[in-house]
Amino acid sequence: MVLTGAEIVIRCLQEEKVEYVFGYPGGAVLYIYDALFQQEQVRHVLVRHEQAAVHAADGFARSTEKVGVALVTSGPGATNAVTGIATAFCDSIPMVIISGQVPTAAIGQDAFQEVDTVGITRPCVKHNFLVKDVRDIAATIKKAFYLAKTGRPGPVLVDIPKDITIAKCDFEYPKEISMRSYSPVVKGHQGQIKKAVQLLLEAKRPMIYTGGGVVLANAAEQLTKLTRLLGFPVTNTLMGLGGYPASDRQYLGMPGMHGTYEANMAMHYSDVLLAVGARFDDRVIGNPANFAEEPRKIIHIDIDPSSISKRVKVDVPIVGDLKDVLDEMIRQLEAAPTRPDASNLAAWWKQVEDWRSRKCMEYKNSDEIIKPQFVVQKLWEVTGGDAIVTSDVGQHQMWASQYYRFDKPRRWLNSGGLGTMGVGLPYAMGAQFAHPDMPVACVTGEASIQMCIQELSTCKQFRLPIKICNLNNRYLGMVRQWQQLFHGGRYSESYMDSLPDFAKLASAYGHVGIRVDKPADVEGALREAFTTHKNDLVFLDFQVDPTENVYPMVQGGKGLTEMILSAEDL
Ligand SMILES: Cc1ncc(C[n+]2csc(CCOP(=O)(O)OP(=O)(O)O)c2C)c(N)n1
Repeated sequence: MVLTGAEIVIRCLQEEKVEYVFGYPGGAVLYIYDALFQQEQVRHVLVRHEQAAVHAADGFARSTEKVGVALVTSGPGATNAVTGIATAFCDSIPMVIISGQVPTAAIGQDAFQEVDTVGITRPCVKHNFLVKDVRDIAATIKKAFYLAKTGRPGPVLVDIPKDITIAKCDFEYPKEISMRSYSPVVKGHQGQIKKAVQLLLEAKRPMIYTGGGVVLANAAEQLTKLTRLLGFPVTNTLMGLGGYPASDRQYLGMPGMHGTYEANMAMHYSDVLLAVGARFDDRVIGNPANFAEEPRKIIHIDIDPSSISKRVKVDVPIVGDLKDVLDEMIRQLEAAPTRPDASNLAAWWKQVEDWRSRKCMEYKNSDEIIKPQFVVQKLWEVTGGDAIVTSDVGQHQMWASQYYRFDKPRRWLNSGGLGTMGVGLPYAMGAQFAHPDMPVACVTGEASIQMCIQELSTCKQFRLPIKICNLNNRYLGMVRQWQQLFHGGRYSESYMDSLPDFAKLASAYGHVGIRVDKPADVEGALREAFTTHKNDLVFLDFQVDPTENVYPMVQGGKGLTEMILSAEDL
């Protein structure tokens, strides 16, 4: 069948069973939008800014097992998309971004709305393509989806010049594609798995440290089974929350900069550390020199060989799909004639419980002023722990991750790697499109929400009943915290003067806005939002304590054993 390039693009998306494309039109993609208009299978979500298109597609992908798709025009459309692409790249999110480009003959001529999109995005995509022949569109898009979701996932960009979308050729979607230089390992090495199992069985102070890889690989079930079989303590990083049920006794909370005392101590003093889909990020292990002071054997399972021994030297590397490797480990453990030594394990648990008894997450609540931690605790209670929660970046992000207990994967969406303020609302949009019947809450700050606030308009258009919980402390809180602790209290440009009345702003967009000033009103306002206004977008503007800090804390450059547990430790 002979089709135009634009029609082929849409046919490819149909073949990939794409439900939603998040995008924004412009000159270079007009033919693609025309083809989109003439069919019903692939639905388009018109956002108000290309950054939000990519974040929303990213949020869709994070909350499902699917590839997120965004469509933007050339020049400013593409440059606006870059933050979204880099955000997805840093967290290994499977995405395909289609960008329009000026006509082939105009490339390099400083044409109107021309930028070198492939060049600009090269360092922040898993791969990118510039299509120069209409006959290459189908195979390129097929490759893009394949690359995005296999191996270590990531965003793939396909740049298509306008003339290529007008040209015609025969369409056939390739059933398979082969890429000689790309064949991710799936099966873990049997010998290495055997070595790992042996180490685990002999461990005296074992610890399981898991990251976003568990969520991305849909391996939460396997991880839970393995952890229970072994009876070891376990921690999920910021990106891995929900990979193991947070309400379980074996779970020690999150590790790292704002992690729990018990998780960090157990990481540090373990003699065998099993790292699963985690990358020893600086926000997790602190200073690598301090981390290396205690001798321990490290087993590291990851799909990406280049992540292994990158930041910390490991003893037993296992490259492979987590599901596959964990299944094999479970099989070998079940067949093993021995079990981890019970008395050693009991002694280790006694030590861990001792650390846990410091109750590092306790905070002083107040009857007068709303504590941000209290809002998140109430959000957890009111939603029965069953909402999809997105956040932006800052103190509120940390409080959301600390006080909302995630028992299931793909319920917590945040920008862990790039730390991009502005993702919260578009992530919530993507998640709400993917799960129309689930409660979706966006925990944000008054600075972050303003980075993509225009999306309140998109939410109105598509009737998205998102609940925004703005922890409004009138400060760039996380910046203020660092200035207070490490810059002598010189609050350089961290105060937000002239804030809008968010409740009124929300209602100007056609939503429900509620301002909450007193602790006694927090729960009632949340219940009203999730029940009376179940089907509305509600913007809850909580006036929280502007002086509250996030604890516990490991300062940048310090080790996990040098934690500040509360303001009294300063
Ligand atoms: C796009 C972007 N710009 C700057 C920063 C640096 N930054 C990190 S947290 C933060 C303050 C966030 O303030 P707010 O959203 O009000 O949250 P709070 O920390 O007060 O909870 C800033 C400016 C960032 N992470 N992302």
